[in-house]
Amino acid sequence: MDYETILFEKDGAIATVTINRPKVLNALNRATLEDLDRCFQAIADDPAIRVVILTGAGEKSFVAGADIAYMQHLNPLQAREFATLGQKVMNAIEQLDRPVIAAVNGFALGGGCELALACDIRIAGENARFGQPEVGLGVIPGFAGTQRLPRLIGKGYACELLFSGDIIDAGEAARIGLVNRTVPREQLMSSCREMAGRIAARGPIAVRLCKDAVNNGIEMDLGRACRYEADLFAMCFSSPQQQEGMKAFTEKRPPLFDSD
Ligand code: CO8
Repeated sequence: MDYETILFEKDGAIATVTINRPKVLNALNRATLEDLDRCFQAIADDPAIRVVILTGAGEKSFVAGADIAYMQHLNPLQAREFATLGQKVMNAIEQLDRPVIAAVNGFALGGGCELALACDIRIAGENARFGQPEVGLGVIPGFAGTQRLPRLIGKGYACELLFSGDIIDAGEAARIGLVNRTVPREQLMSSCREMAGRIAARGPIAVRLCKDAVNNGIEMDLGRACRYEADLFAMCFSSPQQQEGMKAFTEKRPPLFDSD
């Protein structure tokens, strides 16, 4: 499938999506959000893909935010529609039934930080910078940053970042749990591919159900969430992958998991 503003590559079970507007530090305009929407729909329809890596083109930026030049002249109705489109994309990433790893290769600001937040795992190059600078532009985050940021790092740090618009470095982002870890910039993609490979080698149905249990369970009270987990656990036992995983263990060999 052809895209105007993103690149899509598939290497075995691992897909890499690269936002490709380096001249504007990969800022998200309408075309980029529409491309991402179509791309994640295509990924959802391709069961051979087990893990997705999302990154930005160039040396400097993951995504430096929503496109300010595009947003500058929006009226309130258009602004709402743009926010809704962005949220649709973030939700599609979060709800994709396969893990998505953000390889944060530079600025992840505003909508870029929100995009990283929608991913399941964030790995940052040491040059990465994070922030929600919207208040400095006279607006608030519109792609669910006010919601996902406190859920991930807690209300105190989230309020500090949201109210101050401060930009923090990769080390501070790791310290407050905004990213899983930082790695030298030149090792970013290889580290993400290596992690993606390890995930892709696990039981694909089990990995999907883990993501389902985490994302849906986190919105429930603990009792309901535990019952939900038990239901998904039981579901694993209707899959040949459970048989293969446990048989391989008893036969002291690595498991061989088919796609579905
Ligand atoms: N939008 C559009 N263009 C951008 C953006 C952006 N977010 N960020 C950078 N660019 C462009 C610059 O205008 C510049 O273009 P040109 O060469 O034509 O002048 C080019 O990218 C390179 O940028 P700089 O020269 O500024 O590079 P620096 O290294 O000096 O600075 C920074 C890098 C610090 C990242 C700086 O570019 C910057 O501050 N960018 C804006 C960051 C920002 O405020 N992001 C948040 C945007 S608001 C947002 O994301 C809201 C999301 C919710 C929307 C809800 C819908 C209504």
